[in-house]
Amino acid sequence: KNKSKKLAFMMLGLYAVGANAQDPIIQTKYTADPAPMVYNDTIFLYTSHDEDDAQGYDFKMLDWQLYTSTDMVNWTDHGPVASLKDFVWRKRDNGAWAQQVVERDGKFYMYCPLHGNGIGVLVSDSPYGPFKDPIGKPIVWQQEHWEDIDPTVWIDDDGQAYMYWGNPNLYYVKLNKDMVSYSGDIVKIGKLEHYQEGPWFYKRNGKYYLAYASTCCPEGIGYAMSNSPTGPWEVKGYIMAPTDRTRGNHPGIIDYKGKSYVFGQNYDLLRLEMEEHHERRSISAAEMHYNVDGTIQEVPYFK
Ligand code: FUB
Repeated sequence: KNKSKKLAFMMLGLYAVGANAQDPIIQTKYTADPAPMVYNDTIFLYTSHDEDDAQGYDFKMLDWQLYTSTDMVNWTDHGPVASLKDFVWRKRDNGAWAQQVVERDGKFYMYCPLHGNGIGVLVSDSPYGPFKDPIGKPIVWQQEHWEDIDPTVWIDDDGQAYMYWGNPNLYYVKLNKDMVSYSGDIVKIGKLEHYQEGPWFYKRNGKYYLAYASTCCPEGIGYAMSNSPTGPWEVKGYIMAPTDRTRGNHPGIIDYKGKSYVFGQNYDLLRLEMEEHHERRSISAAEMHYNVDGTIQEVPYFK
């Protein structure tokens, strides 16, 4: 019975991916923690991956997946591009949490939290991988179980790169040009109002943005703005208010072909398949709009 249920689920997924815009946008695997990157007119959507046999509320996350699109409708599945096995220093074979890939000078850097083991970094000459660990140790390791998660990196116009991360405290460092080390101290910003985890740091029209998953649970997507890459951050409100239809959320934001999109996650495929396992998430996306002062209009919950 379970097999035929699974087959029906996969067929539904294949049909949906080939059809029109849909939510969740990835329907053939459980994906979470969207990290979209626009490169060469293509959206590279890196995701974490909830394994089908995760139990109860636990996460079972072993690798990171890649999908590409040029129209936000059809997504090509490139499979796993990196996994926990790429980090020889890992102490656990679980915990491939929310990563982000950024490009610098033709190289692609993937910042990966190994939950409970710190934040690692991989590098590749191609956005499709293969990604390799150039330093053989975590780039950040504060020995706090929940603190070293969800890295987000932005390279400012002057070439200085910043990495933010953390749950429930927010931290940042200034990355060196090599993108695999940092200078100065780790700065603890602490708790922002409504902030829980999943920061997404970027600059647009001269203003700095920090979007994030807002207080658990259910999590919405909140955001703060600043005139400086290091704050102070002014909390502006929700991009997406929490609803009882979701538990966790995690933003990724891009501009693409003249439109702006916020990616996040919901639990809608889980509802199609089986109710009892909650950490089986699905990436969704919605168009979003900025006001002239740079603030963001609230979008309805994904679907
Ligand atoms: O996917 C594992 C964790 O759940 C992420 O690191 C958090 O942001 C939350 O989405």
